Amino acid sequence: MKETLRALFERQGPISRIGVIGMGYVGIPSAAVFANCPEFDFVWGFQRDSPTSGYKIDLLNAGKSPLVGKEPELDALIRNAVETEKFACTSDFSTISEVDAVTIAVQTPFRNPKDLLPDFGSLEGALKDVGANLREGMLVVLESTVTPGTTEGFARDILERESGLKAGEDFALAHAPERVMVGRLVRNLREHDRVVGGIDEPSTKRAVSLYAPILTSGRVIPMSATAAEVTKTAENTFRDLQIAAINQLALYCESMGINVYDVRAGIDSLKGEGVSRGLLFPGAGVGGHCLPKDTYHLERGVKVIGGRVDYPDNSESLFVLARQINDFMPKHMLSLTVEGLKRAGKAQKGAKIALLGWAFLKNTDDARNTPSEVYYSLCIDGGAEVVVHDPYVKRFGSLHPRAQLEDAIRNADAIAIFTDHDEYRSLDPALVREWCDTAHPVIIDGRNILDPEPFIERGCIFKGIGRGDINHHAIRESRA
Ligand code: SAJ
Repeated sequence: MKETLRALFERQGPISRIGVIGMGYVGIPSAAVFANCPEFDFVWGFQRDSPTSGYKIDLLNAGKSPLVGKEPELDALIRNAVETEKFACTSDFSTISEVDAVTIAVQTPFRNPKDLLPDFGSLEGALKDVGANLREGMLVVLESTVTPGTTEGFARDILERESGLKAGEDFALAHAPERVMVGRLVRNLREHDRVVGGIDEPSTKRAVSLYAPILTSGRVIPMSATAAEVTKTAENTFRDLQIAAINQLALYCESMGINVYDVRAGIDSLKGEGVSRGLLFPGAGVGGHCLPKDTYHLERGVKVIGGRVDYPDNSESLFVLARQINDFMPKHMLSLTVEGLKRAGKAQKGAKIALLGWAFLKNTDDARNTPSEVYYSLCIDGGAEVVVHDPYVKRFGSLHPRAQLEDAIRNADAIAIFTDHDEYRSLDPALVREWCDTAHPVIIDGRNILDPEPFIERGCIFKGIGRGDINHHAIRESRA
């Protein structure tokens, strides 16, 4: 009789060699954390030697992190892993056959949200690479966020087809969604509870044994693979929904002439009870690899594996509506810009706009799906000239953000703040007024990081998302 998967694992012993596919924001810290864990002997990082990402291989093998921006602990963990010969990076995917467990952390974007069409190209490539090198007794874990149903369906099919083996009989398969945020990758990996869902009980157990050793304060939460997929997509959908709620409130406050932050503080005074647990911040938009698309994975999951949904007739999904509100925010930033320019006697056409912040998250270089890009295009389409500044993002396609604030702000008619990078909090009103060299520079604070008064005092026209209290302030005499 064929040996069961459970018996196979018992004979094989604990997981000692791990492979991590995809050397990005999730794969790099995961590999570093696994490699620094005494329970594991060796970690391979797998990275294609492509023109855009191939450089990461040599960097990692030299003990250096290819990620820019503040990422506490990561550099030291990578250096130590390489020095102790517990980690190496390779483009030779056949090495996958040497490991006991392989995790996949690649991008899973959406090609077309309207038709709920995901782009699983990278995921498919990674699954094929794993499938072609799969051995009996191996554990495969999807860490990328996926449409519910993907682990049991799409992923299982590819792995079985490529390997000729059977999931649940010859190898274990699970979903353990990453829940990290750029800027605190290592801490999140160790401290966040880890949802781990196998396609069956032995798969869940084996996957739990992979993640339990790296958790310091976090604990493992076992469930089914599909439940894990729904958990991850739902948690990001809810976050998006909460941001949309406060964004809508901000738009209402602007129209009613009040300050959304006063209202927010009022609601928040419930101190963690009731509604204030879900109180987030309004802003210039929602970017990143996750929030802009995870709602669509959830919506698609219901279509792919769900039955009839009992829902009000002819009503749009609350979650999709939330996405639309958040997608609207960079457009609202443009409306505020145009109104401000008008007050200064200027038009969008021919105006010079300094766009501060290209990264979607503060103090990082992560610019995936950045709302700044939407605003940038809208400004250009309307005939404005835009100069972008970001202290961390050096290049984005053909765009090269300036590293010096003065280079972006000099002679600007308007300054739009999109990212709450620390550097922008100390923006000096006198310097801004001097650099702009115009009587009434327009400032649009998309992240509520500036105190408007010192700017207004110097003649600036100040606008902020949700700042109904100041958006129509009287314009003061210009004072340099
Ligand atoms: N944002 C707001 N207001 C807020 C919070 C965020 O406008 O109150 C905007 C940010 O400016 C940014 C976007 O939303 O443009 C996303 O920010 P984020 O703080 O959610 O950062 P992400 O996308 O890197 O992280 C999310 C996280 N999800 C949750 O906190 C529930 C993280 O835990 C996930 O691991 C991550 O998505 C992911 O990889 O899925």
